[in-house]
Amino acid sequence: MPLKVERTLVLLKPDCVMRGLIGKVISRIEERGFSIIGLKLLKMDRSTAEKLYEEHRNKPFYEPLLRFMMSGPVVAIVVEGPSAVSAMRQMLGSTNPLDAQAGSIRADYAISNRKNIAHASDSIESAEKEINIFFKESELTSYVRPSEAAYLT
Ligand code: 3AN
Repeated sequence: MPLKVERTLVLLKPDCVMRGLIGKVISRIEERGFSIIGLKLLKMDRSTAEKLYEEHRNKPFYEPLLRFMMSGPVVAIVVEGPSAVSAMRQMLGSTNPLDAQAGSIRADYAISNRKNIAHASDSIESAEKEINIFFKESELTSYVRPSEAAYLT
């Protein structure tokens, strides 16, 4: 059965940007065959961070998480392609890099469960909500890469 084209939000966190790993993570997204259809570098303000992590507001790690996410630049990326939501979660690996599968981005580049390189939306619904936090529809484009087209027929 052909796979469904989905969009997801990937956010490269301040540790990724400040350690000079933007290119490595973006390369892995491209090499897997996905299209990057929106991209921007920004510093998050508190209200943006609160919107992104709304579901965690009562967790003990919420305030330190918000402080970390506001501590430096982030790169917001909209990734499009077949099964993009689950594929990007798989590529990142578990929240705690020490539990993440060998070869995943977090296992390869991180140790800390807060400073864990990147965020990726956990469902199609969260992806649409999170994309809207960072992008206007007019800032996104769409294209099919030849590597992706093979999965769609
Ligand atoms: P994921 O990003 O793997 O979906 P979530 O949604 O459970 O993980 O957590 C959101 C973010 O909160 C994580 N990416 C991580 O930065 C931070 N976080 C999660 N659990 C902890 C924890 N136990 N201690 C510190 N930070 C955490």
